Amino acid sequence: MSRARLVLSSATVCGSLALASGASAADTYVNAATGHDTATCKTPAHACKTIRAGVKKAGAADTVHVASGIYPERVTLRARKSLVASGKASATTIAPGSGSAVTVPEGANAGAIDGFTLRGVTSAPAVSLSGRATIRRNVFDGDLSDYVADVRIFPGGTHARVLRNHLTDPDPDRQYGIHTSADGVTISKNRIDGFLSSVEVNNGSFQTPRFSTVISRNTITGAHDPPGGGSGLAHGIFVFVAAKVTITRNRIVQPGAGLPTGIDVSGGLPDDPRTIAHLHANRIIGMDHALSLNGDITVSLDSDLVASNFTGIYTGQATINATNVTFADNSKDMELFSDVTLRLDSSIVEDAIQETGTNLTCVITYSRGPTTSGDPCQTFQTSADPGFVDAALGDYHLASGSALIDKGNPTAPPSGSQDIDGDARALDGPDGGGCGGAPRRDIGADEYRC
Ligand SMILES: [Ca+2]
Ligand SMILES: [Ca+2]
Ligand SMILES: [Ca+2]
Repeated sequence: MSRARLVLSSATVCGSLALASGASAADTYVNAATGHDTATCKTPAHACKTIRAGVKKAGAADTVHVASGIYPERVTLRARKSLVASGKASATTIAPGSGSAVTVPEGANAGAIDGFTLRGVTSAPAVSLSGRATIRRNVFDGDLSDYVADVRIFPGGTHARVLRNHLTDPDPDRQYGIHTSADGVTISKNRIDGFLSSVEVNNGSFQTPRFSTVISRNTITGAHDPPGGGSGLAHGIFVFVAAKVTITRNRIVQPGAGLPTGIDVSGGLPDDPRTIAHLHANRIIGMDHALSLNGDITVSLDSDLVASNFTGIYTGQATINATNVTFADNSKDMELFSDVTLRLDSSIVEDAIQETGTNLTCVITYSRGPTTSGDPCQTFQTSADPGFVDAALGDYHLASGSALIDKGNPTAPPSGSQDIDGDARALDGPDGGGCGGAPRRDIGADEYRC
């Protein structure tokens, strides 16, 4: 306790001295090659040797600048302090002999952790958040134990942000990429390659009724089943229980071995808060199940592309509201088990919908499918060829002569709506009168832009 007071009072003195000379920050500098922990650490020429010393001497909300080098230590970050690598991530490594590279403890609020290579050891994540932090532009390339994630966000890590990182697993076993159990987390623009579960959102402890997560603009590749047994365990994105999740503009492509699912949304028991997922403009290509949606959940899809998977949507006990979705070149587009309500609007479906279970409700409007009569799950409004630009090359945009342009739901979409490319929804297409007339929604993920 007295030691804590001493640190606090010396920080206050440094702060007022710095303020008197016109600088507001009490940033510190760390250099493994040239530094000494007895130095002031307030300039690059008087750097600390260890990050821990640099963190200790930094003021609240200040930045610890870390020079290139290897730092075999465990760092604990709080008080809005940030860690920033001065050089390249590949040349600035925090790799302890045991435990996590960076930990933000329960109740703490850290700043950014920016630009490092970060490694955990065995069952310790590389970054362990029980408090808030922004994890930005780091490389995660360590090998961890089964079901351990490089970035683990525990329930206390509310509003953590994981942005623009690159995660890989050097030994493709059962390791996870990012695993979050906190409310208000954003996971965006990361590249995640080679995991059992690339991103897992798991509120299995049911600790908050409104548990929201945003997963956007990530590229997820190499999702794979474990070697030597267990198929269908792998996921690009796995959402489990009582979560409200927004999943936007991710690319889940080029899977690894086995039968990985693109996005799995699973609910809990009927009495638990309902799991809700909003999907928009994702590209899910080449997976086993592109979307596995099961168990007391509500899922909306808007302008997503689901192509070249074994199954597009594999679902039971779910309400699915899909608008402007393109299903193409899947072995089967949809398989409905029991208790499914499917509302499909302005969407492209290639294959007959498989009705495997009972208590199925389909409402299909302004959509393209293989048949225009039959039961409600088989009655589409047109069976015209979609007229893709080049399906064989994976280009599922509508070509200029497509019969699906301006044939979607004529009701004006909500203001600001966008297609899979970011084009406005809706636009007027090239009909007899040319472009520039009253805009109307197309069918499928793409809105044709003249
Ligand atoms: Ca591994
Ligand atoms: Ca249009
Ligand atoms: Ca478009």
